[in-house]
Amino acid sequence: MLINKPAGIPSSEITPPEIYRQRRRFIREAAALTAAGVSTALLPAATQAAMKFPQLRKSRYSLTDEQPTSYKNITSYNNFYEFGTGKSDPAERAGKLRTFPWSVAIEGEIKKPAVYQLEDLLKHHPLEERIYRLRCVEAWSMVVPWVGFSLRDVIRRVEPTSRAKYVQFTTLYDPEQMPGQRPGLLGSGLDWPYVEGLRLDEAMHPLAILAVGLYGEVLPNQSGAPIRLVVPWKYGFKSIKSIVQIRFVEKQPLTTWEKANPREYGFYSNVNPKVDHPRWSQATERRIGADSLFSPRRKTLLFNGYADQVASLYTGMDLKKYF
Ligand SMILES: Nc1nc2c(c(=O)[nH]1)N[C@H]1C(S)=C(S)[C@@H](COP(=O)(O)O)O[C@H]1N2
Ligand SMILES: [Mo]
Repeated sequence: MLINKPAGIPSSEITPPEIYRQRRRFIREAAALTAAGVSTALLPAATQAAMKFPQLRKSRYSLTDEQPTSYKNITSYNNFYEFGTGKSDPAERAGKLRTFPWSVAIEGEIKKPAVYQLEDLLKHHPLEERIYRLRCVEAWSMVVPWVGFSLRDVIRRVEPTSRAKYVQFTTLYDPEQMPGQRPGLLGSGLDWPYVEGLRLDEAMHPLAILAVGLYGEVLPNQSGAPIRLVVPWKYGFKSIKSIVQIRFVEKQPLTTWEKANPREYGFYSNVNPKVDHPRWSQATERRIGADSLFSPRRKTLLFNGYADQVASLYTGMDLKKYF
Protein backbone atom coordinates (compact mmCIF):
# COMPACT_ATOMS: atom_id res chain seq x y z
CA MET A 1 0.00 0.00 0.00
CA LEU A 2 1.86 3.04 -1.31
CA ILE A 3 5.11 1.80 0.10
CA ASN A 4 7.96 3.18 -1.88
CA LYS A 5 11.35 1.60 -2.31
CA PRO A 6 14.17 3.79 -3.58
CA ALA A 7 15.00 2.72 -7.15
CA GLY A 8 17.84 0.24 -7.55
CA ILE A 9 18.41 -0.57 -3.89
CA PRO A 10 17.24 -4.01 -2.85
CA SER A 11 15.42 -3.91 0.49
CA SER A 12 18.01 -6.16 2.08
CA GLU A 13 20.75 -3.57 1.56
CA ILE A 14 19.00 -0.62 3.14
CA THR A 15 20.64 0.08 6.44
CA PRO A 16 18.81 1.88 9.22
CA PRO A 17 20.92 5.10 8.94
CA GLU A 18 20.07 5.24 5.25
CA ILE A 19 16.37 4.97 5.98
CA TYR A 20 16.74 7.63 8.63
CA ARG A 21 18.49 10.04 6.28
CA GLN A 22 15.81 9.52 3.66
CA ARG A 23 13.04 10.17 6.12
CA ARG A 24 14.79 13.28 7.32
CA ARG A 25 15.21 14.54 3.78
CA PHE A 26 11.64 14.01 2.68
CA ILE A 27 10.16 15.29 5.91
CA ARG A 28 12.19 18.46 5.42
CA GLU A 29 11.12 18.65 1.76
CA ALA A 30 7.51 18.07 2.60
CA ALA A 31 7.59 20.63 5.36
CA ALA A 32 9.26 23.24 3.17
CA LEU A 33 6.72 22.69 0.44
CA THR A 34 3.70 22.89 2.68
CA ALA A 35 5.21 25.92 4.40
CA ALA A 36 5.43 27.53 0.98
CA GLY A 37 1.74 26.78 0.51
CA VAL A 38 2.32 24.31 -2.33
CA SER A 39 -0.38 21.69 -2.69
CA THR A 40 1.45 18.39 -2.90
CA ALA A 41 -1.00 17.26 -5.58
CA LEU A 42 0.64 19.74 -7.96
CA LEU A 43 4.16 18.39 -7.47
CA PRO A 44 6.01 16.20 -9.92
CA ALA A 45 5.54 12.50 -9.30
CA ALA A 46 9.21 12.16 -8.27
CA THR A 47 8.79 14.65 -5.44
CA GLN A 48 5.58 13.02 -4.33
CA ALA A 49 7.38 9.67 -4.24
CA ALA A 50 10.09 11.21 -2.05
CA MET A 51 7.46 12.03 0.56
CA LYS A 52 6.48 8.41 1.00
CA PHE A 53 7.93 6.30 3.78
CA PRO A 54 10.15 3.56 2.44
CA GLN A 55 10.29 0.15 4.05
CA LEU A 56 7.23 0.24 6.26
CA ARG A 57 6.68 -2.94 8.13
CA LYS A 58 3.13 -4.18 8.60
CA SER A 59 2.13 -4.25 12.21
CA ARG A 60 0.65 -7.22 14.00
CA TYR A 61 -1.52 -4.66 15.76
CA SER A 62 -3.63 -3.90 12.67
CA LEU A 63 -6.59 -5.79 14.08
CA THR A 64 -9.21 -4.98 11.47
CA ASP A 65 -9.72 -6.23 7.92
CA GLU A 66 -12.24 -3.50 7.17
CA GLN A 67 -11.75 -1.41 4.04
CA PRO A 68 -9.70 1.70 4.89
CA THR A 69 -11.50 5.01 4.36
CA SER A 70 -10.23 6.82 1.26
CA TYR A 71 -7.26 9.20 1.57
CA LYS A 72 -9.54 11.95 0.28
CA ASN A 73 -12.13 11.40 3.03
CA ILE A 74 -9.55 11.00 5.81
CA THR A 75 -7.89 14.28 4.84
CA SER A 76 -10.91 16.43 3.99
CA TYR A 77 -13.33 15.64 6.85
CA ASN A 78 -11.41 16.62 9.99
CA ASN A 79 -11.67 17.98 13.48
CA PHE A 80 -8.81 20.38 14.29
CA TYR A 81 -10.39 23.34 16.05
CA GLU A 82 -7.14 25.32 15.94
CA PHE A 83 -8.14 25.92 12.30
CA GLY A 84 -11.90 26.33 12.77
CA THR A 85 -14.83 24.16 13.79
CA GLY A 86 -16.02 23.23 10.30
CA LYS A 87 -15.10 19.80 8.94
CA SER A 88 -13.42 21.31 5.86
CA ASP A 89 -11.66 24.13 7.76
CA PRO A 90 -8.51 22.13 8.66
CA ALA A 91 -7.90 21.02 5.04
CA GLU A 92 -8.49 24.58 3.85
CA ARG A 93 -6.53 26.44 6.53
CA ALA A 94 -3.80 24.19 7.97
CA GLY A 95 -1.64 24.07 4.84
CA LYS A 96 0.75 26.79 5.94
CA LEU A 97 1.47 25.41 9.42
CA ARG A 98 5.27 25.15 9.69
CA THR A 99 6.01 21.59 10.71
CA PHE A 100 9.78 21.69 10.25
CA PRO A 101 11.85 22.00 12.33
CA TRP A 102 9.73 20.46 15.09
CA SER A 103 10.61 19.35 18.57
CA VAL A 104 8.72 17.70 21.39
CA ALA A 105 9.60 18.57 25.00
CA ILE A 106 9.37 15.38 27.06
CA GLU A 107 9.48 16.34 30.71
CA GLY A 108 8.13 16.03 34.23
CA GLU A 109 8.48 12.88 36.32
CA ILE A 110 11.12 11.13 34.20
CA LYS A 111 14.84 10.49 34.45
CA LYS A 112 15.64 11.75 30.96
CA PRO A 113 13.80 15.00 30.32
CA ALA A 114 14.83 16.68 27.07
CA VAL A 115 13.64 18.56 24.06
CA TYR A 116 13.65 15.85 21.43
CA GLN A 117 13.88 16.75 17.75
CA LEU A 118 11.27 14.93 15.69
CA GLU A 119 14.12 13.41 13.68
CA ASP A 120 15.60 11.98 16.82
CA LEU A 121 12.33 10.25 17.67
CA LEU A 122 12.14 8.86 14.13
CA LYS A 123 15.71 7.63 14.34
CA HIS A 124 15.12 5.69 17.53
CA HIS A 125 11.70 4.29 16.88
CA PRO A 126 11.04 2.15 13.81
CA LEU A 127 7.89 3.08 11.92
CA GLU A 128 5.14 0.70 11.02
CA GLU A 129 1.74 0.78 9.42
CA ARG A 130 -1.19 0.42 11.82
CA ILE A 131 -4.70 0.18 10.42
CA TYR A 132 -7.10 1.38 13.14
CA ARG A 133 -10.73 2.35 13.43
CA LEU A 134 -11.20 5.94 14.61
CA ARG A 135 -14.54 6.69 16.33
CA CYS A 136 -15.40 10.34 16.88
CA VAL A 137 -17.61 11.33 19.82
CA GLU A 138 -19.91 12.85 17.16
CA ALA A 139 -20.94 9.28 16.16
CA TRP A 140 -19.03 8.93 12.92
CA SER A 141 -16.06 6.68 12.22
CA MET A 142 -13.27 5.98 9.77
CA VAL A 143 -10.63 3.30 9.18
CA VAL A 144 -7.17 4.83 8.92
CA PRO A 145 -3.86 3.30 7.81
CA TRP A 146 -1.56 5.25 10.13
CA VAL A 147 2.23 5.31 10.02
CA GLY A 148 3.71 5.53 13.49
CA PHE A 149 5.56 3.99 16.38
CA SER A 150 4.47 2.82 19.78
CA LEU A 151 4.21 5.43 22.50
CA ARG A 152 5.33 2.76 24.95
CA ASP A 153 8.83 2.66 23.43
CA VAL A 154 9.23 6.40 23.86
CA ILE A 155 8.03 6.19 27.47
CA ARG A 156 10.50 3.42 28.27
CA ARG A 157 13.32 5.44 26.79
CA VAL A 158 12.69 8.49 29.01
CA GLU A 159 12.39 6.36 32.20
CA PRO A 160 9.40 7.54 34.25
CA THR A 161 9.98 7.92 38.00
CA SER A 162 7.72 6.20 40.54
CA ARG A 163 5.73 9.43 40.86
CA ALA A 164 4.65 9.39 37.19
CA LYS A 165 0.99 8.29 37.15
CA TYR A 166 -0.39 10.18 34.12
CA VAL A 167 0.88 11.52 30.82
CA GLN A 168 -0.23 14.94 29.62
CA PHE A 169 0.02 15.96 25.96
CA THR A 170 -0.10 19.52 24.63
CA THR A 171 -0.61 20.88 21.11
CA LEU A 172 1.31 23.82 19.65
CA TYR A 173 0.03 27.23 20.79
CA ASP A 174 0.58 29.73 18.00
CA PRO A 175 -2.39 32.00 17.24
CA GLU A 176 -0.48 33.52 14.31
CA GLN A 177 -0.46 30.17 12.57
CA MET A 178 -3.61 28.75 14.11
CA PRO A 179 -6.50 31.13 13.47
CA GLY A 180 -8.90 29.12 15.65
CA GLN A 181 -6.79 30.09 18.69
CA ARG A 182 -7.45 33.80 18.14
CA PRO A 183 -10.48 35.41 19.70
CA GLY A 184 -12.95 36.08 16.92
CA LEU A 185 -15.21 34.52 14.36
CA LEU A 186 -13.60 31.10 14.24
CA GLY A 187 -13.79 30.84 18.03
CA SER A 188 -14.77 27.43 19.38
CA GLY A 189 -14.79 28.56 23.02
CA LEU A 190 -12.04 26.06 23.84
CA ASP A 191 -9.18 27.01 26.13
CA TRP A 192 -5.83 26.88 24.29
CA PRO A 193 -3.49 25.14 23.95
CA TYR A 194 -5.33 21.85 23.46
CA VAL A 195 -4.42 19.42 26.25
CA GLU A 196 -5.08 15.68 26.54
CA GLY A 197 -4.05 13.00 28.96
CA LEU A 198 -3.81 9.28 29.60
CA ARG A 199 -3.16 7.20 32.67
CA LEU A 200 0.40 5.89 32.48
CA ASP A 201 -0.74 2.28 32.01
CA GLU A 202 -3.05 3.37 29.15
CA ALA A 203 -0.17 5.24 27.54
CA MET A 204 1.99 2.10 27.91
CA HIS A 205 -0.58 -0.06 26.10
CA PRO A 206 0.88 -1.39 22.83
CA LEU A 207 -2.10 -0.11 20.81
CA ALA A 208 -1.35 3.54 21.66
CA ILE A 209 0.87 5.11 19.00
CA LEU A 210 2.41 8.37 17.94
CA ALA A 211 1.56 8.80 14.26
CA VAL A 212 3.65 10.71 11.73
CA GLY A 213 1.97 9.55 8.52
CA LEU A 214 -1.02 7.96 6.86
CA TYR A 215 -1.42 5.90 3.70
CA GLY A 216 2.36 5.53 3.65
CA GLU A 217 2.94 9.31 3.43
CA VAL A 218 3.95 12.11 5.77
CA LEU A 219 0.87 13.37 7.68
CA PRO A 220 -0.86 16.24 5.95
CA ASN A 221 -1.21 19.21 8.31
CA GLN A 222 -4.97 18.82 8.79
CA SER A 223 -4.36 15.33 10.18
CA GLY A 224 -2.10 16.60 12.96
CA ALA A 225 1.34 16.99 11.38
CA PRO A 226 4.04 16.42 12.13
CA ILE A 227 3.21 14.14 15.10
CA ARG A 228 -0.07 13.21 16.78
CA LEU A 229 -1.36 10.67 19.22
CA VAL A 230 -3.67 7.81 18.19
CA VAL A 231 -5.56 5.91 20.91
CA PRO A 232 -7.95 3.68 18.96
CA TRP A 233 -10.17 2.52 21.84
CA LYS A 234 -11.06 6.08 22.90
CA TYR A 235 -13.12 8.79 21.23
CA GLY A 236 -11.21 10.69 18.56
CA PHE A 237 -10.67 13.81 20.66
CA LYS A 238 -8.18 11.95 22.87
CA SER A 239 -5.97 11.60 19.79
CA ILE A 240 -4.35 15.01 20.12
CA LYS A 241 -2.67 16.59 17.09
CA SER A 242 0.56 18.55 16.44
CA ILE A 243 2.10 17.69 19.81
CA VAL A 244 4.87 19.90 21.25
CA GLN A 245 4.97 18.64 24.84
CA ILE A 246 4.61 15.30 26.63
CA ARG A 247 4.64 15.73 30.40
CA PHE A 248 4.66 12.98 33.04
CA VAL A 249 2.68 13.99 36.12
CA GLU A 250 1.40 12.67 39.42
CA LYS A 251 -2.17 14.00 39.21
CA GLN A 252 -4.80 13.42 36.56
CA PRO A 253 -4.46 16.25 34.00
CA LEU A 254 -7.41 18.53 33.29
CA THR A 255 -8.11 18.03 29.59
CA THR A 256 -9.41 20.68 27.18
CA TRP A 257 -12.77 18.96 26.68
CA GLU A 258 -13.34 18.31 30.37
CA LYS A 259 -12.58 21.95 31.06
CA ALA A 260 -15.02 23.01 28.33
CA ASN A 261 -17.84 20.75 29.53
CA PRO A 262 -17.21 18.30 32.37
CA ARG A 263 -20.75 16.92 32.20
CA GLU A 264 -20.34 15.87 28.58
CA TYR A 265 -16.67 14.89 28.37
CA GLY A 266 -14.84 12.81 30.95
CA PHE A 267 -11.16 12.05 31.33
CA TYR A 268 -11.43 8.44 30.14
CA SER A 269 -13.65 8.85 27.07
CA ASN A 270 -13.49 5.18 26.21
CA VAL A 271 -15.75 4.30 23.28
CA ASN A 272 -18.79 2.74 24.92
CA PRO A 273 -22.16 2.12 23.22
CA LYS A 274 -23.83 1.84 26.64
CA VAL A 275 -22.77 5.26 27.93
CA ASP A 276 -24.55 7.95 25.91
CA HIS A 277 -23.42 11.50 25.48
CA PRO A 278 -25.96 13.66 27.39
CA ARG A 279 -27.20 15.04 24.07
CA TRP A 280 -27.06 11.97 21.78
CA SER A 281 -26.75 8.20 21.67
CA GLN A 282 -23.36 6.51 21.33
CA ALA A 283 -24.90 3.13 20.41
CA THR A 284 -24.37 3.48 16.66
CA GLU A 285 -22.17 5.31 14.17
CA ARG A 286 -21.90 6.30 10.52
CA ARG A 287 -18.80 5.32 8.52
CA ILE A 288 -17.52 8.33 6.59
CA GLY A 289 -17.35 7.72 2.85
CA ALA A 290 -19.05 4.33 3.04
CA ASP A 291 -22.47 5.02 4.59
CA SER A 292 -25.14 7.27 3.11
CA LEU A 293 -27.93 8.93 5.07
CA PHE A 294 -30.09 5.92 4.16
CA SER A 295 -27.66 3.17 5.15
CA PRO A 296 -28.45 1.26 8.32
CA ARG A 297 -26.35 2.66 11.16
CA ARG A 298 -23.41 0.55 12.34
CA LYS A 299 -23.36 -0.70 15.89
CA THR A 300 -20.64 0.89 17.98
CA LEU A 301 -18.51 -1.66 19.80
CA LEU A 302 -17.26 -1.51 23.39
CA PHE A 303 -13.79 0.07 23.39
CA ASN A 304 -14.31 0.63 19.65
CA GLY A 305 -13.83 -3.11 19.04
CA TYR A 306 -10.54 -3.35 20.96
CA ALA A 307 -12.06 -4.82 24.16
CA ASP A 308 -10.02 -8.05 24.01
CA GLN A 309 -6.87 -5.95 24.08
CA VAL A 310 -7.74 -3.14 26.50
CA ALA A 311 -10.63 -4.17 28.79
CA SER A 312 -8.21 -5.35 31.50
CA LEU A 313 -7.04 -1.74 31.96
CA TYR A 314 -10.45 -0.99 33.47
CA THR A 315 -11.24 -4.06 35.57
CA GLY A 316 -13.40 -3.14 38.54
CA MET A 317 -14.09 0.39 37.30
CA ASP A 318 -17.63 1.70 36.89
CA LEU A 319 -17.49 2.88 33.26
CA LYS A 320 -20.62 5.01 33.70
CA LYS A 321 -18.90 6.94 36.46
CA TYR A 322 -15.47 7.03 34.82
CA PHE A 323 -16.76 7.98 31.36
N1 LIG B 1 -5.06 19.69 18.76
C1 LIG B 1 -6.20 19.11 18.42
N2 LIG B 1 -6.26 17.75 18.36
C2 LIG B 1 -7.41 17.14 18.01
C3 LIG B 1 -8.59 17.89 17.74
C4 LIG B 1 -8.50 19.32 17.81
O1 LIG B 1 -9.47 20.05 17.59
N3 LIG B 1 -7.28 19.87 18.15
N4 LIG B 1 -9.76 17.24 17.43
C5 LIG B 1 -9.90 15.85 17.91
C6 LIG B 1 -11.08 15.16 17.40
S1 LIG B 1 -12.59 15.63 18.03
C7 LIG B 1 -10.99 14.11 16.54
S2 LIG B 1 -12.36 13.21 16.10
C8 LIG B 1 -9.70 13.75 15.92
C9 LIG B 1 -9.88 13.80 14.41
O2 LIG B 1 -8.73 13.36 13.76
P1 LIG B 1 -8.73 13.41 12.16
O3 LIG B 1 -9.14 14.78 11.73
O4 LIG B 1 -7.34 13.05 11.76
O5 LIG B 1 -9.75 12.39 11.69
O6 LIG B 1 -8.65 14.64 16.27
C10 LIG B 1 -8.64 15.02 17.62
N5 LIG B 1 -7.43 15.76 17.92
MO1 LIG C 1 -14.08 13.91 17.50
